[in-house]
Amino acid sequence: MMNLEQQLNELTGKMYGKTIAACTDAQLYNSVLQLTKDQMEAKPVITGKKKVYYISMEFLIGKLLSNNLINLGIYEELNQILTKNGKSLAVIEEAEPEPSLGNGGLGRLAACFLDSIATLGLPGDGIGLNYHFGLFKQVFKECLQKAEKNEWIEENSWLTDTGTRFEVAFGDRKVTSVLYDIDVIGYENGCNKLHLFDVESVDESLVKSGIDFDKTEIEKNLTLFLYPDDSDEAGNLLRIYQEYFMVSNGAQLIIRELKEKGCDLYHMDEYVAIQINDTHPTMVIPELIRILTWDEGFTMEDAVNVVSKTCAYTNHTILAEALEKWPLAYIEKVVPQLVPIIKELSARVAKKYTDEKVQIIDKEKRVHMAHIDIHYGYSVNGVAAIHTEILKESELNCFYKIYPEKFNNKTNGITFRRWLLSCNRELAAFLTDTIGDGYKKNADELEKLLEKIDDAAVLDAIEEIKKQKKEALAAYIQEKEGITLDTNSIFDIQVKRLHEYKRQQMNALYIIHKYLEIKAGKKPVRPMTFIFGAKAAPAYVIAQDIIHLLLVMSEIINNDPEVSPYMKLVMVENYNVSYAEKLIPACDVSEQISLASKEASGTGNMKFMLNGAVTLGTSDGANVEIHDLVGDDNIYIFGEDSDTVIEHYAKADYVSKDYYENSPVIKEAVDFIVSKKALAVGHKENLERLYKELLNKDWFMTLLDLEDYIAVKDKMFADYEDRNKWKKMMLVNIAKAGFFSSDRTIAEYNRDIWHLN
Ligand code: 26V
Repeated sequence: MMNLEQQLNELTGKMYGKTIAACTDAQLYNSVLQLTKDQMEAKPVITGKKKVYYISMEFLIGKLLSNNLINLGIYEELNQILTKNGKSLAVIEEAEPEPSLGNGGLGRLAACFLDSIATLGLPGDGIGLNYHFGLFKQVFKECLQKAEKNEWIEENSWLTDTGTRFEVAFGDRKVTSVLYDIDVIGYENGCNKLHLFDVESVDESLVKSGIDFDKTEIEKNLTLFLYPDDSDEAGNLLRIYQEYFMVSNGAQLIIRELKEKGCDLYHMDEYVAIQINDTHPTMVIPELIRILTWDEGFTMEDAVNVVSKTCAYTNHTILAEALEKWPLAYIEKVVPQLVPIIKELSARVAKKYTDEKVQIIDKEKRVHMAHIDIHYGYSVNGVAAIHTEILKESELNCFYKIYPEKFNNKTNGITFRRWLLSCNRELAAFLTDTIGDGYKKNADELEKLLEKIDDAAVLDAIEEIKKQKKEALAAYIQEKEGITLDTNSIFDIQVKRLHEYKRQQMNALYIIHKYLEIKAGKKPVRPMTFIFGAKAAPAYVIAQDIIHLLLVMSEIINNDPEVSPYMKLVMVENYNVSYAEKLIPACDVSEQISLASKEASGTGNMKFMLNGAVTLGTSDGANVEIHDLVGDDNIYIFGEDSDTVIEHYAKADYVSKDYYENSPVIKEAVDFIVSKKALAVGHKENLERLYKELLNKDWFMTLLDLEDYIAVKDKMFADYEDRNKWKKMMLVNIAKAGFFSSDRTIAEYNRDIWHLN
């Protein structure tokens, strides 16, 4: 048996005719990739009578090398081998392209879940699409976001062509799919698979510049991009083509695997659970019913019955505009074969319930995808306690009344392998020295750290690690963004998709307020560094304007010698998983400031907490549970609560102008957006549009919470100076983060929904 070094040497020899030491970093990356793939292939496939299929339009997996090495248990050994040969694993990891197969939290959650399913040794595969350019790559030009394609597929990659090909029939054409698999290795456990379907005839050359392409040539474009601009009919149709393509392939794969196992399809619910990640894969329900009735001789009754016992639905948002309602005419155009099934499912509901709000096809002939899931799935779950309560009590109350037994909560989680062991090896090593390594498999053991709350050496070490991570981030930002950061300053970070409900604009107004204070001679005790990372949907105009404001403010602040010693503002370009892995360990203040009731859960909040940041947040999503765990003294909560916000919406009594007119501080900050100074740097059109939006609409109530936000944030920054108090807060946050391990979340899914043996 060859040792690891010999194996790698043999590979570099075979692939490049070189020793490890003689290889370039790119050659070494390819060799290590191959070595890792070989090792994963040698691991046992996780098996069992019943298997879960997690079906999702997004799997934001991030780079895989470092995580796979950790889960294989060979990271440290390989690191040493490379160092010995004059190479660096950290540098080699940089060569890996990052796939962008997701938008944000929902896709990243799916990736964390796959890691935990395999880690717990549960049989469970992901089913998704292999987008060639994924979500766009963000670049900034003239303080504006531009979208480019993200090319991530290389000759050597994690994808393995399985040889499986399926036919997918649309109304007007047939396409052949190609199934690629990516192995998913559990932490010190066996392997599951992520199945990514592609179109055989896909044509990358369709994309000329930016992210524009001909939307009609489905057989060539179907898997080019994630979430293509859906502001027009062609974009919407393409999205339905993608969704059906995924579920048709998924259903064919599931039925093939069931048959291979020799299972009786009438009892398929004993062998599979299908978890539907948001409504995007909903058509899997009518598609399975179609296959069972058309090809397998089922009666409609039997097919509906067994499928309803197999499919479970997770809701990830209450935002009305994000709940899919496809015009029946669009579905008719793309997949006419599903229309009679959907009509039948709708008719069955209409026969039983007269309430217009629970119908599948509404009066305007739109199909409410979530309603299919709720009526014809056996479980409906929200993703944080408060979110599930809102679903039960308001958003989906009429369904909750019909099916109380289907509703359950599964508070989100994150995999500690990526978000601690991999991104913060320093902290992980320190924890292992201090409390042992039991926490790696049983996250609750992090609580042992609480015993050290008065141990000065432990507190200092935690502070020291934070400092190191801030220095590493500062070096990276210097190189990537060309901005110099003061690592003695407080690092305040807001990274997440750009959306008005997440209120990056409120943070921007705080920054303007501080800028104006400094200009007026009021200097902060300690310099402040504000960091943002966010992509905005290309068609989302106000989100683009908010990015513009942030970039304009960054120009103004960083270039003003009177201000820049006291504050810096960085909007990092192309925020993605890899960037998150550098930002999160370096954070002091974690900004989680969504309008209460709007952020279903959030998962960044958990990652920051685990890495010793303190949360500044509203009572929204999982912040509520973080608050419960760490107590009032270890978190900064501000703003109106969700009941109050929901009431404002019900009464339609929020008037942003009132807040603007009644508060000089708010007025001054908002007015700055269209000041001479801002207009000298930015574009009139964008800045004026944003200004007007805030004054005349402000649908997500920025100004409602602004004063409280300023007060609590100022208090938080002042508390930062009490270093001992702050270090203790860091420790408590780390110690209490165990609940947010996705291993806990997945154990609950299994216990309550999947029942895998
Ligand atoms: C989708 C869209 C699409 C159309 C335009 C506006 C819009 C706004 C929001 C969304 C969100 C889709 C669902 C989603 O990504 N939800 C996120 O799921 C995470 C994992 O459960 C959760 O942590 C986040 O709070 C939630 O926003």
